[in-house]
Amino acid sequence: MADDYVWFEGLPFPVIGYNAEVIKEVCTKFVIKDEDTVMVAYPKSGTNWLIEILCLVHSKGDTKWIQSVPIWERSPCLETDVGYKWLNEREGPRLLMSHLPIHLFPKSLFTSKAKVLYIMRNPKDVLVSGYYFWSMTTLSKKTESLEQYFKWFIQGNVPYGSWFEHIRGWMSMRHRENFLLLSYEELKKDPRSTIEKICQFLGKKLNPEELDSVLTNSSFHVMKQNKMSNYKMLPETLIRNHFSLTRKGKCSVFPYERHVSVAVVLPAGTWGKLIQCWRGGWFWRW
Ligand code: PPS
Repeated sequence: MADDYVWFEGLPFPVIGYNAEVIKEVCTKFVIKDEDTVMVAYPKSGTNWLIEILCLVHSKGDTKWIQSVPIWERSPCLETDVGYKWLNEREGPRLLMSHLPIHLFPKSLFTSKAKVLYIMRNPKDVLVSGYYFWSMTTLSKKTESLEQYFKWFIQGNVPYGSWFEHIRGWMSMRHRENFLLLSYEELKKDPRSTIEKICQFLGKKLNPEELDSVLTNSSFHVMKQNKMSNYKMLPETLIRNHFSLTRKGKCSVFPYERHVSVAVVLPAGTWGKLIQCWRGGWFWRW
């Protein structure tokens, strides 16, 4: 069991690219600057889609950056060994991403004016996406079946722990001015309006042609073809089977406009809650 993950503070992390000492340093020492833009998500919630959008917004629709630099270098993952190193070396405003739950996030975030974008996705699709992702890579403990992975997911015995706790924790930030809550489902349903909302939040003004380019070049089909974004450049040692990050890119349930699963507001840890989401869809409104 202990070899299946890297453990830090009772939370499981992937075994490759992570180190408990580095994660500890990230949590206790990393300084978020006011000018940083931080993207946070539970794994498999649309993190890379959001990164692609932000990179395109940043370059006003110009595709040079997204076609020449791997996505993990454009927006490094804070808690990985290499991401932490790159971010510490980077000067000026930084784009960074993290899957950390709020209680482990560097405390400097909470006093900074950095813009934070949190993207969530319905737990059923997160679960299925995670099942394929972790099965196809060597980053984490291999699952034998979807049923087994389902059990682990409910128990929080998957990389980054409980989806329920992650969402519940970060939800506490939702009334802050520098926090934008997004969902995979709203991005899928109305990408143009959602991208406009992101631009407004970031204070970026794009003309209609620039916005069109962001929309087109962050679409599922274009991202699937972009080797800098589809993870096809991952070293073979990390890949178990034929692998692409851009697997299906679909929503199995469409939400209300502003929503969170009822699972989030109930105590986590039982089967019933996920089954409720599964059967009833993604149905909580605030
Ligand atoms: S990771 O590895 O945790 O950072 O994965 P993450 O990027 O959060 O999520 C991967 C899922 O996002 C889908 N994806 C997209 N959907 C729609 N449009 C675009 N452009 C897009 N890019 C990535 C990707 O296909 C994964 O979902 P599944 O359901 O597995 O297809």
